[in-house]
Amino acid sequence: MAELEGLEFGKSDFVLLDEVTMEQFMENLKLRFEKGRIYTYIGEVVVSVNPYRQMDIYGKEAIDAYRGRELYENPPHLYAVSDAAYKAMKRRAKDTCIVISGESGAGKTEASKYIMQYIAAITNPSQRAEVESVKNVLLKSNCVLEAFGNAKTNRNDNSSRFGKYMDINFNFNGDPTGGHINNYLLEKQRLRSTFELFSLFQTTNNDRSNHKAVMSALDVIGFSKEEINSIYQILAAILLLGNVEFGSEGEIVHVVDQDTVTHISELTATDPESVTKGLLYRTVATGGGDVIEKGHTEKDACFGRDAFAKALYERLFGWIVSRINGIIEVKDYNPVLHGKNTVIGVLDIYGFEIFDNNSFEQFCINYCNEKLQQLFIELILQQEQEEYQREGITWQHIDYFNNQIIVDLVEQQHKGILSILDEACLTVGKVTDTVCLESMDTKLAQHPHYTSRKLSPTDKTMDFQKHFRIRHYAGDVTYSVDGFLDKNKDLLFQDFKRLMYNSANPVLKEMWPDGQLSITEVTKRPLTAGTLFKNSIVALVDKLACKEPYYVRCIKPNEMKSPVLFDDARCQHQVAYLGLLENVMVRRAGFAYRQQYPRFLQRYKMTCEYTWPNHLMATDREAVEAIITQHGFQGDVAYGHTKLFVRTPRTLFTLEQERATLIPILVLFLQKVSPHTF
Ligand code: AD9
Ligand code: MG
Repeated sequence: MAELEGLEFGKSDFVLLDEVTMEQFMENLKLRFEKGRIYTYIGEVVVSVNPYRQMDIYGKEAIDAYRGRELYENPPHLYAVSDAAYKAMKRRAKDTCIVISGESGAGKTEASKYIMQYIAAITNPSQRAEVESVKNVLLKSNCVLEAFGNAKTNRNDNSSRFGKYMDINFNFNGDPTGGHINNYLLEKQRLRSTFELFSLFQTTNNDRSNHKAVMSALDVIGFSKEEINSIYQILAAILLLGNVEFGSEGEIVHVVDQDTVTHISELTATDPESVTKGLLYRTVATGGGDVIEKGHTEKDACFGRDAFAKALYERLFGWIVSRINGIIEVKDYNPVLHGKNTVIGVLDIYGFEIFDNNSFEQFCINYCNEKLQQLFIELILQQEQEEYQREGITWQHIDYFNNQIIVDLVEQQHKGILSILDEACLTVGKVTDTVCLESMDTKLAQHPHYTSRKLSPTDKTMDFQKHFRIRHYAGDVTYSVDGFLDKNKDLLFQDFKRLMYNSANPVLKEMWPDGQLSITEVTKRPLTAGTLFKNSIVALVDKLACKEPYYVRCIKPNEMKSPVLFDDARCQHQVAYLGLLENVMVRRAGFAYRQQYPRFLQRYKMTCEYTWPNHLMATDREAVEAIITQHGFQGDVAYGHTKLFVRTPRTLFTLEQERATLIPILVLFLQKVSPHTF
């Protein structure tokens, strides 16, 4: 058995704290971080603190140590939960998922990669070629998605600007047979201000080797030469769109540099006149069924150009994801022949965000976190409840903050913020962000989690025209309503869609199927960005809810990317909003610890004369009873059908200490009686 950590590293599970207080929690977290112990459990939940340095705890040797083991047999690790999720999937044919959460830069994406690597390493021992190829594509897809969907932000040099949920399918052997990736709300907004996305085009050595890696990954995944070429042409076109400038004489708007437009048309396999026209005019259907061309104002032209660049980027990203899915999806699956197809899902999604200026993107991201938090509470409590029932143990109800009220504030039909936004977007005429804010103020005045300057006039931190505030489960966030309507409408002039659909490049054409509709056919308004996002998150939650969940909660120790700095205030804030203390309480409220009889016996049999080295009782359960009775812990435990439940962590702690004291003595003894085994 692998060596467990000594007490000088703090408690490896927060349920073992003497008291569940913020002080004790933080003390333990800090101690462990300083001692290089970045992972700590809360039951089966892994709390991870970003070490900001390469740790010597990954790789083949470590993987072997965790493979097939139980959680408590080794120091806490991502590998251990990955193994738990894998075992549940393989042995009990359960679909499982690993949900990774935490704020930007907390280490979610790195964690997801370690999890994937672990799963890849422990599967397909017979090295079957088709399984190896699936694993390869799954692993390589990370590299490609990061290249196109990540960017350097001031919080993280490699920040994922999209949410990712990846299902890995397994056959009855427990080997991966395929997968599916869902991406969520790619942040395309930053495209205009910075172009660091395109490290693919940059020229430092680092970027060049990244570029090579991406090219090779695209190739391994199965993108054709033509496809890769098209991807680069589209990227170049997006970059060039950033250079297009407009001038005007009177009402007439023109493009300043026609060569840039010509270049864009070459890259997108369209003709230059159509591109110019798309940039300067829009086609509108009149009431009488006629079609007229309406010239843009300079402002509209800039808006159209930006929306076009963003849409090109978004569609390219979406297309890459769907292309990867086409390659890795499980084909020809026959449940009768192949047995149950099981799934492990890995969710790496943006954490709760509070910036100095919070806009529509933060609003969506924070709403998503409310939904996931709800699921977390529900599932954790539900799981506890079910386990107690299964084991025949009485369940005591636990009070917790149910954030459904905040979820409703955002998503409720008619009354929620998303509905109010949609209504404003549908209203013809000049509805501004400020008008929309007024409408929210009127409709949500009574809501305990909503406020604005109008509703709290004394609060000088908010602006009358701009701000509203939501009391999220994770803290208060003040949003600026500036740009909300435009971002929600996510308007792209139809002309661009038709332009792209008519491209001679089949890859580009494939990305714009909606461009085939003629102007008179386009009657229905497309769904707003907010509603589309809501629908995708609801679908995600449904997907997660039917799986057995495992959680990784990531914490960012400081804002300086420093491996030695533990910023107490920042960490405490994260612990608070991730609800970790509540999590410990829930876990301890009933029984802090539970263990299957044989496992418990194996671990503690040395502490009791009736069980060491072997017991003579009829069942393991009776042997466990003997251990408990000898220590006088009868009042602190309950006997389930298959597991022992321990109420207070101290009991387990005492047993652990006794064991730790006994091990060296036993080792000495064994060395004496059988020296050759050592
Ligand atoms: V964001 O919401 O996508 O902006 P993440 O995904 O939570 O964020 P990420 O995994 O990208 O953060 O981690 C940020 C950086 O921290 C990485 O680029 C590494 O430099 C560093 N990091 C994170 N986890 C580890 C680790 N386990 N070991 C070493 C790490 N370094
Ligand atoms: Mg990330």
